[in-house]
Amino acid sequence: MTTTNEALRQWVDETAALTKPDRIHWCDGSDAEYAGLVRLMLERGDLLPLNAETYPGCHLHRSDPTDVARVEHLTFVCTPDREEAGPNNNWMAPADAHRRMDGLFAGCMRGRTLYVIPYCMGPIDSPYARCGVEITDSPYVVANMKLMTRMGRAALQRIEREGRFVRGLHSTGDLNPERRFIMHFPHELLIQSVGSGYGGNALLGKKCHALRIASWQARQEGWLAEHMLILELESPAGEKHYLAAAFPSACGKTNLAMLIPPVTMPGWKVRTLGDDIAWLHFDADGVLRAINPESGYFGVVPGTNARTNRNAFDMIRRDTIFTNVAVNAENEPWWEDKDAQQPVIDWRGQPYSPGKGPAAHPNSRFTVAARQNPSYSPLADDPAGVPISAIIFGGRRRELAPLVYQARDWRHGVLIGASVASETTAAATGEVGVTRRDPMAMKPFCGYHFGDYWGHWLAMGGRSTRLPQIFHVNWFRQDRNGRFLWPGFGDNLRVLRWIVDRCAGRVGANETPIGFLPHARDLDLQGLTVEPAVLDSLLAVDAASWRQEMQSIGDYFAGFGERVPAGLSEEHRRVLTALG
Ligand code: SAT
Ligand code: MN
Repeated sequence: MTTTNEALRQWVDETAALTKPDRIHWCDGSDAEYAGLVRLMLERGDLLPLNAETYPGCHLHRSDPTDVARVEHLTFVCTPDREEAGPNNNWMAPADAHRRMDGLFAGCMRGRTLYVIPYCMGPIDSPYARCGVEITDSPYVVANMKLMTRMGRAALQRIEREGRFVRGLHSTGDLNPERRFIMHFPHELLIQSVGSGYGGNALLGKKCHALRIASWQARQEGWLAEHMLILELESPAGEKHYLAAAFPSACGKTNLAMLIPPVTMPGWKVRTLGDDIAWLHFDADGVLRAINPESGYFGVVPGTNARTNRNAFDMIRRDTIFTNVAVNAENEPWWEDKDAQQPVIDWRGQPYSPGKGPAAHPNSRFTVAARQNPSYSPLADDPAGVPISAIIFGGRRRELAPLVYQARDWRHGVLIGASVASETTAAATGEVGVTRRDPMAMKPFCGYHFGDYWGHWLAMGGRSTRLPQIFHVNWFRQDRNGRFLWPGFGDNLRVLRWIVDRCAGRVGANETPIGFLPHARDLDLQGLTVEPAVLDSLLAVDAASWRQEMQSIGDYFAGFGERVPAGLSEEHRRVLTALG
């Protein structure tokens, strides 16, 4: 196979001349190709078989123990002008970055196969979808891209029709963290990644293309590329709403997108359109429509069980790649909070011993095609996307942020999004549990200056009179003893219900300086025992603490200097004044 697209052919030739692979393989995306890759990886020990009776088609991959999460300190945005990348990104001058990467890529594919993966982010026929080509020397990356994206022949045909595509060059290199870099060149629509085989560092269609490069393109072209799940919520009366929600990595986007209603809320249905990324465009009527650029999930495994996420639990019983989980005596994948069984081999491949930490790595992952999800919505394949009723922001916060509140208007919603803070998780290397600001859950993923990004969000609000409502949620409030105040998981539907009731104008609310909060009577709490005092604290707004919070948000914004849009600063002042 080759291509009629001259630019692509040339780029593959040049890359091969630089990296010196033994072979070149153009991926067609067929099942036979996937089966062949799996066979090859089993032979080489890159994949290990799992129990074929209880987990048919499932395999285990153990990554290098130093290569288990995204590496934000080694991730760069390389724009000609440093200011453009902003203080929210690491920056390197394009020429320096190219010199460094060319050195690392030189001859790096000797003895290996160079795979060319044409892929399409979004339904193949969607005007909102965008194509890319990833070149990689990792069969594991190819297999993951097959499960997570629309890749192969159809994507190549679209590229040949359109002529436009984002280029991504990836090599696992020697996996030495000293020689590991994830570089983005937005002006060249180019990504280069070396030295890691892991998830967001290596599956370039995901965070690198669909968020960092796409957010940059979206600003030029007037749309939004966001770190958001997309779900459909259907009421017992058949009323449907589509919600998009942004939470930082490993804060429960996958669980919320696949939510199973509590038994005490019969007739409610949740269907999944996406669990990680949403591309949002206004249609001709000013309705904000969302597509999910991906077609599979790369989800956090630990904690997944029949109670927390039955859909995911069932979905990963077949045709799934597990990365860095443990195994039990039956050679089944095992992870913390899975079941009462015992792990035998830990994620590093060593005999499990409780003194050596968790059996599965806290950031161990499943890769699986979205169609296997029992709650999969076929609308995920609709080229037109779905109309969004509400945008929800959230983070992991022990204190302060109430269970749910609603912005007064779009501008206030942008302030709420820009103020998101969350405790860090194992999805990125570094300390876990430290509260950091993570605007729109895009801190690691926005491909340009946050000030300009907030300005772009505000400008989007001026383009329509049919904007979605904006909300903030926090499932993670704790009491003094570290116990969660809210049960979370399926019971989060109670909050979603209030959100759509607000969107439909069916319920009133308590107006506070930080936004609209539910009257306790409007929350559907049937079948749930929450102490009135607990509910009170979940819905409380403590003015003194919020004044402090707003001051710290002001300090944070100040770090972005003159590019912070006036509208955002005014909104911030308005809320601060309202807090007295
Ligand atoms: O490693 S990924 O970036 O793919 C997952 C995540 O951090 O959300
Ligand atoms: Mn994510």
